[in-house]
Amino acid sequence: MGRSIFFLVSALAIIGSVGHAAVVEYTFEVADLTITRLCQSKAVPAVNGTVPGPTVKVKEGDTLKVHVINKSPYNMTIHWHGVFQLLSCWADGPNMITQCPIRPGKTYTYRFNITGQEGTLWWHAHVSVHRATVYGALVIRPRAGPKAYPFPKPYKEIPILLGEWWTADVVAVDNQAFLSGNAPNVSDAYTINGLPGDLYNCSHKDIFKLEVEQGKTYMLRIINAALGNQLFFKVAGHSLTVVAVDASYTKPYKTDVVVIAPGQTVDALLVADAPPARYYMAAQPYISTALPPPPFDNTTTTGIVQYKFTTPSSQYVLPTMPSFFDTVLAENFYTNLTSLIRPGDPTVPLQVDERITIVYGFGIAPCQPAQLLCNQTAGALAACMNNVSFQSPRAMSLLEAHFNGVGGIYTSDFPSRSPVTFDYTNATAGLTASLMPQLMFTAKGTKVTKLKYNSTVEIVLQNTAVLGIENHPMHLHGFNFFVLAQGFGNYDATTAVKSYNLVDPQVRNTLGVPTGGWAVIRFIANNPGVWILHCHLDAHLSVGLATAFEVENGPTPETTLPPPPWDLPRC
Ligand SMILES: *[C@@H]1O[C@H](CO)[C@@H](O)[C@H](O)[C@H]1NC(C)=O
Ligand SMILES: *[C@@H]1O[C@H](CO)[C@@H](O)[C@H](O)[C@H]1NC(C)=O
Ligand SMILES: *[C@@H]1O[C@H](CO)[C@@H](O)[C@H](O)[C@H]1NC(C)=O
Ligand SMILES: *[C@@H]1O[C@H](CO)[C@@H](O)[C@H](O)[C@H]1NC(C)=O
Ligand SMILES: *[C@@H]1O[C@H](CO)[C@@H](O)[C@H](O)[C@H]1NC(C)=O
Ligand SMILES: *[C@@H]1O[C@H](CO)[C@@H](O)[C@H](O)[C@H]1NC(C)=O
Ligand SMILES: *[C@@H]1O[C@H](CO)[C@@H](O)[C@H](O)[C@H]1NC(C)=O
Ligand SMILES: *[C@@H]1O[C@H](CO)[C@@H](O)[C@H](O)[C@H]1NC(C)=O
Ligand SMILES: *[C@@H]1O[C@H](CO)[C@@H](O)[C@H](O)[C@H]1NC(C)=O
Ligand SMILES: *[C@@H]1O[C@H](CO)[C@@H](O)[C@H](O)[C@H]1NC(C)=O
Ligand SMILES: *[C@@H]1O[C@H](CO)[C@@H](O)[C@H](O)[C@H]1NC(C)=O
Ligand SMILES: [Cu+2]
Repeated sequence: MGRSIFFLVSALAIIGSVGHAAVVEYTFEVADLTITRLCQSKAVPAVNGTVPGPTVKVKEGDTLKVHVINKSPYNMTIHWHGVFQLLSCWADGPNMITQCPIRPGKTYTYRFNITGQEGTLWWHAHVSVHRATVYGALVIRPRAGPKAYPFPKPYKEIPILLGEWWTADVVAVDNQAFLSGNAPNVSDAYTINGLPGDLYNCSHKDIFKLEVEQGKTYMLRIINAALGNQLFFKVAGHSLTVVAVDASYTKPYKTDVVVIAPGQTVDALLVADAPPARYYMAAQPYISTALPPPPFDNTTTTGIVQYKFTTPSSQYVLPTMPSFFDTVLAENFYTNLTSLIRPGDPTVPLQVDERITIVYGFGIAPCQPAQLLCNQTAGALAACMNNVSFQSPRAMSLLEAHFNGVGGIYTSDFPSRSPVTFDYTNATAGLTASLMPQLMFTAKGTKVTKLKYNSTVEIVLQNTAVLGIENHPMHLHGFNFFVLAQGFGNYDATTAVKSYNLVDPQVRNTLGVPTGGWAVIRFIANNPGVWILHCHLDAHLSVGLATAFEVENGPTPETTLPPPPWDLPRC
């Protein structure tokens, strides 16, 4: 009943493609669910009584309507991670950026078209840390069906949602981190499709099982929904062929390990060509901080790949997992992928209109007047971009302020470069005693960058070593971007420009910028609205590792953001 489809004759139908654009409707009821993992029960917000929630299935060109009924005790919003939201910024979902939250007892219908993208995306809560349990897969198939895949049609397609589980209440964990100024307590388990797997205590039955038939090909739609960790994913006895990342096709890339940062997706083909037996799939963290690392959850989640007709007595085979710290392996995977460009696919724009360098990392910010969870003497840990630590507006969303021209909510003066140049990534030389006080303190602000419609934007993302080197998966809403280059240390234009891939770079919506390093991305601002760029580690977003782009309307009605839907939640 959740999925009803009405067929429309679509004016957008791509010539030569088969199939009609449909209106696909889902109802999401968010409510507290008592759930037991690792032998301990707790109440968590969940969609329709499951973690992960329902998989949303559409075809490219469809219109999606998701009715969200908030029966939970929390403010709620849902973000459609990676969906372009062309002319539908009102449905993007980040709390106080494009909407006020759906308050307990209220509803909101997210209405948007899926245009020009195919593959695996996902949805998750975009308020507080509720995405720990409010998340699910969003699968976009080609309009003409699976025969239009640029690879042999898989026998079955299996979502593999990698999650992270805390036995304690996640909001309490987050609040305690704010108060103490320390990193939040690490998780107790990772999960595959909500289940920790039998390497954990008390989880013998809580394990995901995939039954395969000899000789058949399965497409694993892998999603990293973890809150704070990049992950290695392997299947014992099998190699994988990556065919897409972040709902963009890649040239087939054969590997025995997938590396995936929070927010990213990887579509990988698994051919069941091993001797019929029972195999584990497994995921565990890739830690790319400076060593020794801060505390991290070093456990392993498992699932089972079971060949049909195998004798139940045969033993499971565990994959040999890489070291948690195998940067060479991880960076090879991250940097070797290239995009598959089909006729009509976007190519790298060669002329750049706006150049922005974002130098980002941690700092300390004084307590805000209304900030309860803050040490009045020492201030609070803050993360900043070009010395601005993003402060969410409280009175109205950025998008409403932008649309209605309301002043006093934000300013359009986000700096296009760091206020000071220093040796960003050398903790010894860069952070000299004289510079340190200046670099350490930051201020809260709600500053955005105004972009002309259709302008080409290039961003250099540069990590710093201020208060520690960390990895930061950067996620841009509303657009895919081309990843032109990435590397360790400080960005140096003269050498970096020569290494830009302007031919077939990866196309992504989330990028694991190398720890203590940099990356260069390019995108075309062809979608009016207000779009957040942020770190996809929850603990970093909540201390301000974000900024937003305010993209102006174009010259025609077809390039102008329509007014908000009638049911947009009010603050
Ligand atoms: C979710 O639950 C609601 C309320 O029971 C129901 O109407 C809807 O069909 C369910 N949706 C899905 C996707 O299962
Ligand atoms: C979404 O698609 C429908 C049906 O094709 C169309 O009428 C509508 O204008 C589209 N909406 C936007 C915002 O493009
Ligand atoms: C965090 O971990 C510490 C040490 O184990 C524990 O005392 C504390 O209760 C935990 N905090 C939460 C919110 O669970
Ligand atoms: C698992 O259970 C054993 C035996 O009860 C106990 O010693 C161990 O600490 C537990 N491990 C975890 C991670 O809880
Ligand atoms: C995980 O960390 C614990 C505590 O630091 C340690 O005792 C254990 O050996 C580690 N396990 C692995 C697999 O590294
Ligand atoms: C991946 O990149 C590394 C380093 O550039 C290279 O040595 C390796 O051969 C590449 N692997 C593949 C499969 O392209
Ligand atoms: C607040 O910071 C001060 C100075 O660093 C420290 O002495 C104090 O213990 C902190 N208070 C709390 C509650 O953590
Ligand atoms: C960092 O700076 C120090 C002091 O100038 C220098 O000795 C060291 O080699 C530098 N490290 C790197 C990785 O460049
Ligand atoms: C960043 O802003 C803070 C607060 O305004 C200031 O104290 C500090 O000097 C600034 N840092 C830099 C690098 O400009
Ligand atoms: C946007 O730019 C593209 C190429 O740069 C151009 O073809 C298109 O006409 C532009 N659209 C508008 C509305 O300016
Ligand atoms: C829920 O949202 C309302 C409206 O924006 C806000 O006033 C309230 O503080 C929020 N509640 C929580 C617990 O964040
Ligand atoms: Cu981060």
